[in-house]
Amino acid sequence: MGSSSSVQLTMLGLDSSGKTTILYHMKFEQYTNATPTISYNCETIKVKEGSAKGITFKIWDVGGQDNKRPLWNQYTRSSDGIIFVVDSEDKERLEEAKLELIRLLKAPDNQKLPLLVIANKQDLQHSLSLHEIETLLGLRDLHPGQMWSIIGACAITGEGLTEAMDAMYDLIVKRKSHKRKK
Ligand code: G3D
Ligand code: MG
Repeated sequence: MGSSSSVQLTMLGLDSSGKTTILYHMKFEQYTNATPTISYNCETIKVKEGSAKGITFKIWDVGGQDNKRPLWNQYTRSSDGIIFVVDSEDKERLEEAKLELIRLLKAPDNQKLPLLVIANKQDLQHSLSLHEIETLLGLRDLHPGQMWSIIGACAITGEGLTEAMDAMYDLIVKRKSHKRKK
């Protein structure tokens, strides 16, 4: 962490999982219709509530189309944490999401970063539960040193996004105190 009151995050995930909608809901506290992201969006967000209150998050939202995925590591390199967004209703593409997540976490530098999975689109009727998503993504089989957490959300209403910021911040603080003990 550069300064203790500011953290840099990279938000990744397949295209159409809702990353840009999440980013703009966090920024403007309302639903904004996002157009597909060509390269990236970046916003600085000062958290107003929860355990991360007063902390500034600089969030990079990186395009998730398959030709953009090789670029993901360029963004994570200077990050304090990774947010990985999945569409909770798109069971078919969860397998693809899992493969991308595994590929991402193959890089030893990324294994050191706390990972927050946002199970987005929990408002949809056939959305999978957090437990099912945890299983389908293989989160319990990740590298033992990998710190992770999963939070359900709906980027349209903003439900779950404060909890998501809290969970991400808690992981970052925890990791920092682990490092200090070494
Ligand atoms: P991306 O940035 O990950 O590619 P976007 O995804 O933010 O562009 O969102 C893709 C589509 O999913 C958008 O719909 C957006 O409105 C919708 N979406 C995002 N979050 C949610 C959610 O929580 N619930 C529901 N029901 N839809 C969501 P369009 O129609 O513009 O493609
Ligand atoms: Mg986008």
